[in-house]
Amino acid sequence: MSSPILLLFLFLLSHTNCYSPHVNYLIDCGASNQTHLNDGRTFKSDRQTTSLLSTSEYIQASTDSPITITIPPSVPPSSLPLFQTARIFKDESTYTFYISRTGGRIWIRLYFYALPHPPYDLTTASFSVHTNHFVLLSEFSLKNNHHLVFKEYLVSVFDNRFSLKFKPKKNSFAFINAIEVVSAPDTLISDSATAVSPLGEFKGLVQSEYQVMHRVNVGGAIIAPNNDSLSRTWEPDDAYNVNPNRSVNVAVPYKAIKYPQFGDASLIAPSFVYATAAQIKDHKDMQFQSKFNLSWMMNVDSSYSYLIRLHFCDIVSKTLNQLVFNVYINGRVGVPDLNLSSQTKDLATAFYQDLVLNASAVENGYILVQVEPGDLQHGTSNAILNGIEVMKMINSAKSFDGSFSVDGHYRGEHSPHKGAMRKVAFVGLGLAFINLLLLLITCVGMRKGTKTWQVSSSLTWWMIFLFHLRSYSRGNPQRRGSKRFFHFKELQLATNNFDERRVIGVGGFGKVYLGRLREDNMNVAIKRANGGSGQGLNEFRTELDMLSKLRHRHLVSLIGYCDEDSEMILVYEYMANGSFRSHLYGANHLRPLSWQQRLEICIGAARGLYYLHTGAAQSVIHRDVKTTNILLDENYVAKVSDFGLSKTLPNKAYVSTAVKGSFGYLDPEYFRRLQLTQKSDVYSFGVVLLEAVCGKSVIWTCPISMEQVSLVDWAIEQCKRGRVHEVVDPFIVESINPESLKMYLGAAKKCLEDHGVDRPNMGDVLWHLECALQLQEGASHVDAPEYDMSWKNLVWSPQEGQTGNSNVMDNDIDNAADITDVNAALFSQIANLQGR
Ligand SMILES: *[C@@H]1O[C@H](CO)[C@@H](O)[C@H](O)[C@H]1NC(C)=O
Ligand SMILES: *[C@@H]1O[C@H](CO)[C@@H](O)[C@H](O)[C@H]1NC(C)=O
Ligand SMILES: *[C@@H]1O[C@H](CO)[C@@H](O)[C@H](O)[C@H]1NC(C)=O
Ligand SMILES: *[C@@H]1O[C@H](CO)[C@@H](O)[C@H](O)[C@H]1NC(C)=O
Ligand SMILES: *[C@@H]1O[C@H](CO)[C@@H](O)[C@H](O)[C@H]1NC(C)=O
Ligand SMILES: *[C@@H]1O[C@H](CO)[C@@H](O)[C@H](O)[C@H]1NC(C)=O
Ligand SMILES: CC(=O)N[C@H]1CO[C@H](CO)[C@@H](O)[C@@H]1O
Repeated sequence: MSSPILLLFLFLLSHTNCYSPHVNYLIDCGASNQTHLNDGRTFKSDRQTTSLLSTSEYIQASTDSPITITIPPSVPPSSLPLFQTARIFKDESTYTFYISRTGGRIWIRLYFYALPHPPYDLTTASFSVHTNHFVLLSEFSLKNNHHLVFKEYLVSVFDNRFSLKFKPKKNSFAFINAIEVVSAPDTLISDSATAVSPLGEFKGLVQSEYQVMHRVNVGGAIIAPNNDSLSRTWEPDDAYNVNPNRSVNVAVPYKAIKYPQFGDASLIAPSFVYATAAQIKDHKDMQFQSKFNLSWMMNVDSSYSYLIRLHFCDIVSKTLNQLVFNVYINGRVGVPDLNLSSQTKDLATAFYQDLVLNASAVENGYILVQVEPGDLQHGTSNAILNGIEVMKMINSAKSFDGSFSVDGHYRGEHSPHKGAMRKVAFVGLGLAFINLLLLLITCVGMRKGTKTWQVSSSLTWWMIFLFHLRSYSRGNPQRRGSKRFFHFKELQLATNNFDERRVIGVGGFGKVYLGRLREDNMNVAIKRANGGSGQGLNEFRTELDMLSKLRHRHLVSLIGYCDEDSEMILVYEYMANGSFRSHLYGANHLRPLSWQQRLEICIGAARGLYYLHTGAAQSVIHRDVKTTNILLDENYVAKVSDFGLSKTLPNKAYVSTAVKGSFGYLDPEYFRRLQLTQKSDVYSFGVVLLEAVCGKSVIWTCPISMEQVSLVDWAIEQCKRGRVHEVVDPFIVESINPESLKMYLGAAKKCLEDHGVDRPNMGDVLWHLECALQLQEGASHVDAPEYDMSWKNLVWSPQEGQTGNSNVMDNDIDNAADITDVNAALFSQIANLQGR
């Protein structure tokens, strides 16, 4: 077959379903007795495995108090007892395993949990884990984190002795709770795959080594090791599914699943994986809807390539040839027109597709898997996915964690990964560089001839290092794509360990802290997710995704993020003057803004929204437009923030979705019909316009009747009764130009129309606001304002033919910050170089 889809199950081997590994070391470190897990496996105790370990000293640590932490879905649920004990190593310590048959692959599974064992605080331990040839973990630390950590690798063995080295960092120590070293079938990894960028064939999977990052059973429940002949754990997909409301799970009895006849295909994935899937909700009505993608997003480390294995099984069709769909990885075509029937020749038959995504396409630190229904004349229009495996491919330093190889040499082509290198890298330009160059020459000269330093390799090491130092001092460190990855430690430093006194905002998602980045003394806003909330996780991803694609002067810009361990943190530019709301009203509201300032802020926000609706590659609906989400920088430039609820609009007028947003701002039509359109944002913006002119909250208590009053109802009522002056904030009522107000209220009124079709688009709103500003500025001095306008004859001149808008667009295009996602990464780097 010459097509890039070469995959299929080209296995040789046996016909048996169960696999008995010839290497099977299971060790419950620190345990005094062996441990039986309820998945049927038995882990040996320390005493039973002393012959495997060479160490100068080790400490057995254990805790009797049951572990109450919730088990993350990626950790085998049956493994909880393994975390009760640990071995602590103060010096380099090595487990050596005997491998009876070489040349194959083994699983290495490592379990870590910082159990309390005074005087050792395991959360402070920092150490590396190597095999004879590969770096598994480098300067690994749990960093004050009491989670259960599980790491899994699939690596080749070359000789009969296979060792696992634990190397504590200087003045620190290492620990491990449990180890598995178990052989894996050779057929698990075949040599070729489809390369995604550029699309083509990839050969050489057999030569690579893998770290399992995610293994997901789409549309089904967790699959525990007892249900997988290779003792793997398959997580449910809930945490990764980007549009859970547009997909629906399907399941068939697992006995219905067929495997290809040749080879031992059933080892690739258990039938439980293929027996459940996600498909498109309401796919039968697809002819009447727009197409869209089902999407799954998974965090990974940037600067590595990934093997992505997708599992498919047509358990949804009644007959063959019904299902053809496209597969995308990180927005790039992975498999065009995947025709499952032609691949499997049968329904309910297992099939998998291997794809390789090059590091250069993983800039933003995630992998996005999407399936999109193909264009079918006759069949139904549907797309499915049964399982996802994401495996990190080892880098050229033969490391899964950084650019230092087992022998300690730096072999990176990319940014240095770990703390020490980075600190030095910040030192600076010019002089420091020259000094180091001198130092280097002296160093090499002095060390020449000693055993530990080989001149040639140290030279290359330094050269590479200095090259990086230079490029970093010009650019900015650790930038990946357009967003920077922060280590948790950096953010702890920046916020004084998340000092409560630095909290500048609290939301459903978590707290926002004022931080100061050490290296450039820049103030930033740091939004840290509350642990454990699933919705928060979704919103975090949505926001990261949106803000990675969007860039505009009137949108708050995301500087970077941290998703280390189970932290989820976003770092934004700091908006010194807080929210628009805080300047309008409230218990301790700030100096009231003038009418002109309010107009300018509304215009800024309208520009931001107009860009969202029309300027980006795909139209985006903000869904939570309100005065608390319009932030002001030190010059009172307005920027729209908080994209946690945002949605991209598939080339169609609306998306159907559950109602989300803020009380008081919700579009009544969206509420009734559950159809989200751009006009829903326009309605919410109308409410913002009223708030800005009235200086009143969207829901307030009437001082006379003590009833809750809706600002919108109240303002419209007052205006209809000709009491416009009562509506306007007393702070500005004196200075407002009636023509400007007329124009402004006209825009607000149109935005608040009951039916979306009657509302203007953001471009029209923007045009009217700019007119209102001009009218205000033209009338430098307003005396004796008269408010004889009535609600009916407020000014609204429809912009037929978009004449007014072209102006607005030209303006925006001139603005250097207006760019769409295509150039965003490149642009932000240029912008940042200039800014430094
Ligand atoms: C280990 O097992 C033995 C007998 O099998 C038992 O007497 C002993 O109490 C056990 N020790 C621990 C620490 O559980
Ligand atoms: C897994 O195994 C258990 C018992 O061995 C069984 O009851 C269960 O149905 C299996 N299936 C899944 C999907 O967990
Ligand atoms: C999806 O629907 C459920 C229930 O209908 C709702 O609770 C949830 O908020 C919705 N999620 C999104 C992202 O719309
Ligand atoms: C699905 O996603 C791909 C890649 O991100 C994109 O090119 C395609 O237009 C999307 N399809 C729809 C219908 O949105
Ligand atoms: C799928 O493949 C089968 C067999 O090769 C073919 O008959 C069928 O037309 C294909 N379907 C589509 C929609 O291309
Ligand atoms: C990724 O791309 C780079 C440059 O094109 C290439 O050198 C490297 O081998 C690729 N890596 C993989 C795993 O394909
Ligand atoms: C009201 C308020 O906080 N104003 C501030 C806006 O930002 C500038 C620049 O940081 C400050 O000087 C103002 O005090």
